[in-house]
Amino acid sequence: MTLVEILVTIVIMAILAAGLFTVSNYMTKQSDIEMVKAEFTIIDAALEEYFDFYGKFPDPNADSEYDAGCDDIERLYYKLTLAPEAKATINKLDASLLQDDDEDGFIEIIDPWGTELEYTYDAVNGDNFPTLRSYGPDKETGDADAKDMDDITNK
Ligand SMILES: [Ca+2]
Ligand SMILES: [Ca+2]
Ligand SMILES: [Ca+2]
Repeated sequence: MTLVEILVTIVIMAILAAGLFTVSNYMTKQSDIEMVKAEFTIIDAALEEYFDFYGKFPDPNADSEYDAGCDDIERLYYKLTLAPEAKATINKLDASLLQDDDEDGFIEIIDPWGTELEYTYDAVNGDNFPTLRSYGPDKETGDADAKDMDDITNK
């Protein structure tokens, strides 16, 4: 082979490698998005079962049962485990999505990017079902901001 042929071969291989890298990044992102959607399906089912058991959805607001270090998503997981069917359902989540990163004994429900989910439910202002939000691949959110463009919710 001449030097030119070798160089052309190297360039072609580099282009192919870059293409494969882009495709595999895209596919990882798509499979993470599918994973978070499947995660919401499981949590929604657990919320329905909690509702069947208690006649209401878990209240995300702090109450005296929990210390101040227990945040919304920790409280949600804990409360779901109080209703037997909801507990069985929520524990079907992949173990990688149930973590106690701050080691306070309360499990956090996280998304495939390692960020805690956000749980909101405001029955007084007309919410008929709780909202779960993943901050998406950028791990950040912000109202009317580019950061929430890739957010994913259960709605
Ligand atoms: Ca905590
Ligand atoms: Ca914790
Ligand atoms: Ca985001």
